[in-house]
Amino acid sequence: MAHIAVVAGDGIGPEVVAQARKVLDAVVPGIEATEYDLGAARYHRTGEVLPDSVLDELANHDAILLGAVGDPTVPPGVLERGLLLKLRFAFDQYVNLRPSRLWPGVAGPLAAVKPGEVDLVVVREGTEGLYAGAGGALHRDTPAEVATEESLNTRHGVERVIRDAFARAARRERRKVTLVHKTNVLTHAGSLWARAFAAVAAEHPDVTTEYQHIDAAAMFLVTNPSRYDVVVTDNLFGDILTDIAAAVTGGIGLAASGCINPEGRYPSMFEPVHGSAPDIAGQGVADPVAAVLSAALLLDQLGHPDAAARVTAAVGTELAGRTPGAPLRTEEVGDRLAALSVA
Ligand code: GGG
Repeated sequence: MAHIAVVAGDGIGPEVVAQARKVLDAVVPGIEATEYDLGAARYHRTGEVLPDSVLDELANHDAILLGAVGDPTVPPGVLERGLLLKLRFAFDQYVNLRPSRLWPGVAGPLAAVKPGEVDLVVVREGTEGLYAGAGGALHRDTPAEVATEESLNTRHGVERVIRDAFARAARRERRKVTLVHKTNVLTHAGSLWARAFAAVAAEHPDVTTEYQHIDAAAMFLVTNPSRYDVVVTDNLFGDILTDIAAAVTGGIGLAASGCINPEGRYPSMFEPVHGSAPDIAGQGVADPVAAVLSAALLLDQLGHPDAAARVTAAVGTELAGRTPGAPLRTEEVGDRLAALSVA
């Protein structure tokens, strides 16, 4: 039986992860889970974020379920870089998979877009780009202060994520991949992405391709999201685009993600796209749907596609039954989803 690591993390992380575990236990009883106390509380207690010994232990799991990372009492970046990005980089989770769909019953903000008309997946590069940590600062807190943040793009890293996007598109009905970048301004990285994209596209004559600048894609994602099938892009553009995609499909509370190491050499990690939302933490009002859908992606990865489909269908039923604007209780949603997943 599979053995997963659970990193509930900060803010609303523990609340939503508890519901995801409830659903996992209901649909595939017997998955072993070990909890890891990582995040702001550990940092304040020990000064450590992710000790190497814990990283080694995490490596020995089949997958990681993560809640949320980030806390206003910790300097910005300490947890995000030291925990979330360290995990993604250490476990070479180069495919950051972020599906978005407009569920029946969910009122998206765009009256012209009907449920079923948005079903896209962003394949965001997860280990390079502006998130690589390259750069530095000089003359801090002086008028001469300088800071640089460099975008790292390797042919190997870019090509492998584009390859993954095409493989996913080839398995989907519409078989279309959109490359999103800013090749007219970011000419060094843009050229690399465009050439790698063209090379991989040549191997997939059955897949339709298009290119869009990030600014145009941000606009079209709002005005005409149904035009997208698979979108492949770099780390930063993908982070921003997927929040827009979430907003046009009912909100960040429904947005799931997987940080995938496709070769299975390291554990993949599954996390809601949302952060720790400290403003509502501890109130029991966070929507656990994103965490539960992330658990469905985890089930799929662990070789339980039927169970994953049952959880996804349960979410569909739950969302179809909601009254727009009505308050929700995190635990009640988790209970309903667990019951619906085994009904
Ligand atoms: N559940 C994921 C989470 O806590 N995200 C916060 C965050 O800073 N995310 C940045 C990223 O996804 O790259």
